[in-house]
Amino acid sequence: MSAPEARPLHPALGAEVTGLDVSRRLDDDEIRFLRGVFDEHGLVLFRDVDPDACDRARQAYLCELLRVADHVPSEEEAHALAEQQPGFWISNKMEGAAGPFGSLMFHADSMWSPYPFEILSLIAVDVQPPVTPTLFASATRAWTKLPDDLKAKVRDAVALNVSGPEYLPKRRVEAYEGRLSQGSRDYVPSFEWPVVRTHPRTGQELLYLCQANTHSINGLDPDASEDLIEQLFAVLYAPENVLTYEWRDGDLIVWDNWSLHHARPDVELEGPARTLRKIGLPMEQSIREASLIAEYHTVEVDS
Ligand SMILES: O=C(O)CCC(=O)C(=O)O
Ligand SMILES: [Fe+2]
Repeated sequence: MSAPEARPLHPALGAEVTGLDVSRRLDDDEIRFLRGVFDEHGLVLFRDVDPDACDRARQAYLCELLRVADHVPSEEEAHALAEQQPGFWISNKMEGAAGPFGSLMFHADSMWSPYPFEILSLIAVDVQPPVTPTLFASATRAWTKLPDDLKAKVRDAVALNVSGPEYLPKRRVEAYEGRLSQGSRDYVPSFEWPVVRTHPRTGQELLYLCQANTHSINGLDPDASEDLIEQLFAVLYAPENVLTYEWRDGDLIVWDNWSLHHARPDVELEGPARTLRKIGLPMEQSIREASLIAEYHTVEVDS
């Protein structure tokens, strides 16, 4: 293969990497290169990847390699990580898959938990046109773009994060144009996080609140909280801060669930196949339990 290269996908985030065979273990130079690209862009894309050659264990290897700055997972570790999530799929066609229909507001996976995923990866196994894209927004870039007075307002703020649209302020759900779904769980997990956090690998500050999970900012009345949240979302989800990615079969994306949020427009159960194999790390026992979803239903908004 030719030497590895990275080509930015968008000014705010993301890079396509060529010249790396992700179906095998990488050597030290390749690892150094890939980690540098990942920490700079927050998302790496590989095209034309064979999902059988780059199997779930190889996908987990790449995620763990990029998640932990100074550790290269062994083959045994990669297999053990993959075995924690053998049935993790995003699909409108596979029985038991996550996110089978509906649109998803911008979120970082499991922000409602004390142990959110740090790294996520999807590989397109079967996507038929017209393709519903995935949108990615940069929470690190958003922080740098906030006006100083807004930075000062949220610097010490803490927010409550919930697990889905059903539990969000009505005002936000009503303003959203799209069909939302909610997973039914036995209980409603929630967690409070500071609104400004420091990325553990890059040391960059980032906005840690999102459209789909952040219920409110502590200490403010509901309208003041939502007003402030809307000002932050205006920067976070501004078009210049968002990459819209249209999947093709064999696309493999690994992204940083600290520094990026993701979303998608509507997917229909009866629509074209959209099946993506997923890895999310680290997978703590608590996330596994809280993620158990019996079924998804449409969120009704009373008007
Ligand atoms: O279906 C998509 O585009 C994104 C699904 C998602 O939210 C995820 O994989 O975490
Ligand atoms: Fe997600």
